Amino acid sequence: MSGSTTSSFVVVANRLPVDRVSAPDGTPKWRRSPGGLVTALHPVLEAEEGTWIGWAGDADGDVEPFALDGMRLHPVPLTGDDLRDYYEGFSNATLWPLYHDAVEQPILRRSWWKAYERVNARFAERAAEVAAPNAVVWVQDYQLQLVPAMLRKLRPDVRIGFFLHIPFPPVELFMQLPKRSELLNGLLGADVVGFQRPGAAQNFLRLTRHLLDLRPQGHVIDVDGRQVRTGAFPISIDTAAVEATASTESVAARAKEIRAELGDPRTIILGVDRLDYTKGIEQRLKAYRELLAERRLTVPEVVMVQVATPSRERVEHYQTLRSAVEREVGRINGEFGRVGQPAVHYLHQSYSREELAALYSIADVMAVTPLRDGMNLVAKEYVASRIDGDGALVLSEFAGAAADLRQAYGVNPHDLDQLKDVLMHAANASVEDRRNRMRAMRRYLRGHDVKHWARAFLTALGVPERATAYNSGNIHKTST
Ligand code: GDG
Repeated sequence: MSGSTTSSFVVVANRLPVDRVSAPDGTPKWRRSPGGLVTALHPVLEAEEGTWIGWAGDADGDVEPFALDGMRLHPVPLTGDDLRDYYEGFSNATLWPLYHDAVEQPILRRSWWKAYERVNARFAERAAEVAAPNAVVWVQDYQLQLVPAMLRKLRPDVRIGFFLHIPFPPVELFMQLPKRSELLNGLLGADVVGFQRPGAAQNFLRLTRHLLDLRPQGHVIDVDGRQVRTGAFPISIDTAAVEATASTESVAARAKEIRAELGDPRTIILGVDRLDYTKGIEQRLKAYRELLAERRLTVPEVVMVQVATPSRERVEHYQTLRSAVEREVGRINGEFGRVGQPAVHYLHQSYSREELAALYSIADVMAVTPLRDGMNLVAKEYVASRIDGDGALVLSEFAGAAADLRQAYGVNPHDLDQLKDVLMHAANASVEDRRNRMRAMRRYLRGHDVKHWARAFLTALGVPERATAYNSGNIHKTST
């Protein structure tokens, strides 16, 4: 790595893509986290000696910049107050519920906004320091919506992209935000504002008209003589890597073991989600309980496994959700379980990629039923993991992934009767039907992986040469 302290390619995200782990001798070291985003961006970061700016995950810890796997990592410190007000407050108790169709009531506190502004300014200043002249800076997600405009003010020479990983709400909902114009103007500092779905880009275009009186032409908005483009760039997974994990002998052995431990049931229904109220876990459990009560499903022929990874545990909405989910699990097992044979295995824990791959590979029915979701990578991971070509994916219409995985068993999770019927339909589907659907979805994911996503976004940003870091040669046209 050269001694230059600036980079021509900079990623700005709330979190750095690393975890702190202990070496065998006890000394702390960093390890790349397994997320899809870093997989997508690593090739271009490595080729350009790129920098990733983000929080290192330790409150109040001041960590010096360091290099890992060919990337430069610049930690942004967050204090306990920042975490409470910027992250847990404005990002996760105001924006998150509002952007997900207000499936929970957004909480509004004026002090949180100040923290959001202050932390966004810190990220923008750091990006302005490390970006080389005419660099490309790619800002990620809802925690950093003010960064594009703040950075443009500091560094008018750089090219700025912004990608939103979660849904972008309709005008009527966005208008509830007390700081709506500030947020919209923040995003408009970018050259390209990318969303998961075309509908989100449409909501954004409508808002610029409604709120700021701008006059977009197609997907282009003229802002002070500058052109801002918007469009859909549906994110995906590292399909080949997920397939490779699922193909290992150790995963196959573990899958067999888990199936046996579950009592070798006829049907395993699986859910894997962050424990979040947008994921529809409560509704899914309720549907399952009613199916058991009506004896359309019976234990031990069927068993459900629900992995609910701990998430945002200090935010009140999440504490309430956890209690509700655990009450429902207790009720189901109380009514329908037997000694040594629970009806639902509830796992409030984090697992390794390999363990998840083993679970995916034995799930006869994978239930991905969010009330609203930007994309949902679990659905795509399940499909990519089914190297045997079997398995039934039940997928909510309200997940961005539904538009990509069209052959899934689609469902409206707000309609409990329909949810029950679709779960039964998937559980009883013929092998032929399951295989036909799975084949089509697997083919789609081979062409549309996460590198395809990064390449499409960088091309729209007008820097297709950055996309040459992806040498798979698998170029597909992206919808806008
Ligand atoms: C946001 C948007 C959008 C889960 N449990 C464990 C674990 N996971 C991994 C999954 C998957 C990821 O976490 C979850 O991704 P999702 O896409 O399903 O959901 P969000 O976290 O809400 O992500 C979403 C995404 O951003 C990307 O743009 O798709 O719509 O909400 O990869 O496998 N991974 C490990 N152990 C676990 O226990 N290792």
